[in-house]
Amino acid sequence: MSKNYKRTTITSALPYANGPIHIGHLAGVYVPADIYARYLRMKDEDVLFIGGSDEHGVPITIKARNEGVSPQQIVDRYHEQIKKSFEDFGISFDVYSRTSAPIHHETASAFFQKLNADGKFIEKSNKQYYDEESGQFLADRYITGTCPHCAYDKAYGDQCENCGTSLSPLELINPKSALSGNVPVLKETNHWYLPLDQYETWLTEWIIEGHKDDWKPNVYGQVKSWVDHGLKARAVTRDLDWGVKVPVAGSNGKVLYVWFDAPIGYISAAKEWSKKTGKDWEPYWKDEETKLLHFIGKDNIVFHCIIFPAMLKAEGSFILPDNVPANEFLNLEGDKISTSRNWAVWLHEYLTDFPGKQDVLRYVLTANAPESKDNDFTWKDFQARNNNELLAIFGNFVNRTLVLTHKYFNGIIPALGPTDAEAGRALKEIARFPGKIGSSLDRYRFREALAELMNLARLGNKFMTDMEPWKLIKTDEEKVKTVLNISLQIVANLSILSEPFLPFTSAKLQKMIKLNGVNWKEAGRVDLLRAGDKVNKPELLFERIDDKTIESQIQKLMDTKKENEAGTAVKPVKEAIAFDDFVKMDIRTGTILEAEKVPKTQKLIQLKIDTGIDRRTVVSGIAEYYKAEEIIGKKVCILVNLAPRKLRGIESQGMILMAEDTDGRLCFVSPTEAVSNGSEVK
Ligand code: B3M
Ligand code: ZN
Repeated sequence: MSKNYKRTTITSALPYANGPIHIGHLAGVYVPADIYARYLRMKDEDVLFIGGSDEHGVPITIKARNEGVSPQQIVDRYHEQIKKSFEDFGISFDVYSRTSAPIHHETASAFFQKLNADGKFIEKSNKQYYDEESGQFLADRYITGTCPHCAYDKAYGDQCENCGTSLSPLELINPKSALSGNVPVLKETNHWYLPLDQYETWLTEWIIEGHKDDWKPNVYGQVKSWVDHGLKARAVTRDLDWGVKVPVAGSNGKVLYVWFDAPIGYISAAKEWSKKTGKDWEPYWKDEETKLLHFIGKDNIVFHCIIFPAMLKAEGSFILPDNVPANEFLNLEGDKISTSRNWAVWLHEYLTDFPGKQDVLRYVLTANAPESKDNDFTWKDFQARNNNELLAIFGNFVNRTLVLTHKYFNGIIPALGPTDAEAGRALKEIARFPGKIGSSLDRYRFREALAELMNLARLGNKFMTDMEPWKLIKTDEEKVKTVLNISLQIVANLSILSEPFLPFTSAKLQKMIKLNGVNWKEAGRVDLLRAGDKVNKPELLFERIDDKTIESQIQKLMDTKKENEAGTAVKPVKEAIAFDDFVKMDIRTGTILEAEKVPKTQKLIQLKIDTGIDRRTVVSGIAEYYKAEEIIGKKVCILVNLAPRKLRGIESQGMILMAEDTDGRLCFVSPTEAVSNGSEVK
C-alpha cells in the first residue's frame, strides 16, 4: 500500500541548453511528467513541478568555441528557446530555472562545502593532459587521438565513436589537444571524489531490496547491474573554467563536474520558486511526508538513482526519490534521433508546420511512449492516430452531441428522461473511468491511462451510434432528451479527464459546454451539466491531416538524410607532403592466411598475413564489413614498417590498406593482377 504523502515534488531532467528540444525529449520525460503533475493538481494535491536548463558541461563550451561566442551566450540563446517550447506545449512547470543562475551557484557550492567539511569526499591527485599553449587542463572531449582498439584516428578522450569503446584519455595513441592541436603533456592535478563504493550496502538495502516491486523493471534492472558490478569513486570536480567554481581556496580553474551540480539544480529551482511565491521550499525537499519523483530518460538513470541519492544521503538533510519512472528512447522513422545529424522533429518547427496541434503531438507521443522499450515515431502513425482516433472518435462524438443539442433543443441541455438498459449501462460505465484512468496514472502507466480515456470517448461514440437520436427524434423526443443528456455528461467527463493529457483540447471543450472549476473528484458524475443550461456552439476540436502534409514531413527527413550522406562525400585532400615522406612508407602486397574475430569487440579481426618477407599478425577494424572466414586467401596491401602496437592485448605488426567509402564502408585495396607477395607498392 503506497504511503499517503502530504505533497509531491516532481523533477524533470534539465535539458542541456546547447540546442533546441525535440519530440524525444517530450516523449521520454516532459509529457509524462506534465500529465502526472496535472493529474495530481486536479486531485487538489500539493505539487511542485520543477524544470530548468542544464547550462554547464563540455558540450556547451565546445559549441561556444565552434561558434566563437561565450558559453553564456550559448545558454542564453537556448535556455529561452527551450523554455518557450515547453510553454508552447503546455508543460506546466511551477518553476523553470537554469543552472547558470546565481542561486544555483550558491546552492551547489554550499552543497559541496557541506560534504567537503563533513569529510564525505576523497581527494586524489593524478596526471591529466594539459595544453601548455592554451594553459589549461583538457576535458576528455578536448583530447583526440587514435583509438587503441580500432585505430580510428579521431577518437575522443572518453569514447571512440567509431567502435563505441569507452576510453580514458591516457589510452589514446598520439593524443592531441583539440584546443591548440599540440601534443598535450601530463600534469599533476587534484580532484575531489565521491566514494560511491561506500554507499553500495545502503543502495542495496534502499533500492535493490526496497524498490524491487515498485520501480520500473528497466530502471531497477539498470541500477541492480551497476551495483552488482561494484561502484567506484567518482570525480566530482573538473579542470574547466565554465561551471560552478569549486569553493575551496586554491582550486581556481576547477569547477564542479556537471553531473554533480546539475541535479542540485532541482533544489536551486525550488529555492527560486520559493523566492517568487513566498512559499517555503524546504518541506518539498526535506519532509519525509513529501513524495519525490524524478522523470528522466534511461541515459540518466545512474545519475538519478545512484549518484544524486548518494549525494543527498551524504548531505543528510534531504529526502530520497520515491520513484524514478524513467522512459526508454523514442526513435524517428526507424533511426535514432540525433541532434548532430539533425534527425529530429524539433518542437519549434513542429509548431510552425502544425499550428495549434500541440495536443495531437502530446497524444501521439503518449500513445507511443517508450515506457518499457525504445519505440518509434512515424509520420504515418501520427496521421493515423490524429485522423482515426482523435478526429473520428473523440472529436466526432463531441461534435455530434453538441450539433444535435443545438439542432433539436437550441443548445439547451435536455433533462434526463426514463432510461432503458443501454442508457443505464452507459450511466454506470461513466462512473468507472476516473478510477480506471487514475489507477494507471498512479502507477506511471501513461499509455494505458490514455487508452482508458479514449475508451470513454468510444463509449460515447458507440452510445450515440446505437441510439441513433437522428432517427428517434421523429418518434420519441423524450428518449432523444435522455440520449443527449447522457452524451453531454460523457462530453463533460471527457473535458475533465482529458486535461492532464490534452490540456488545450480540455480547455476548449470546457469553454464550449461552459464547465469550469471542476476537478478530478467531480469526474464520473452524470450531473455535471445541468438540464436547462445552454451550451455554446461547437467548434472543431481536431482537423484531418492529409497525405500531402505527411509526405512533406517525410520528404523533409529524407532531404536531411541526403544532406547527411552528402556531408560524408569525398573528403577534401590532406595537406601536401614531400615525396620523401611517401617513400618512408613500405607498402607490400600480401595474402591473408588466417582470420579470426577478436572476442568482445565489434570491429576487430586478427589476421595472419604472408607478406612475402615474413608471416605476421595484423589486427584490423573490418569486422563490421567482412566475416573472418570469407577473407582467407584474399590479396591485400599492407604497410609493413608501421611501428607495432597492441590492440586489445594483441600485437599488431602493420596495417592493411582499406578504402573508406563516403558512407563509411571499408573495402580492401588489392592488386588487380597476380603479383607475388612482398611486391613493393610505389
Ligand atoms: N542535462 C540531460 C541529458 O543527459 C542532462 C540532464 C540533467 S538532469 C539533472 O540529456
Ligand atoms: Zn575505436
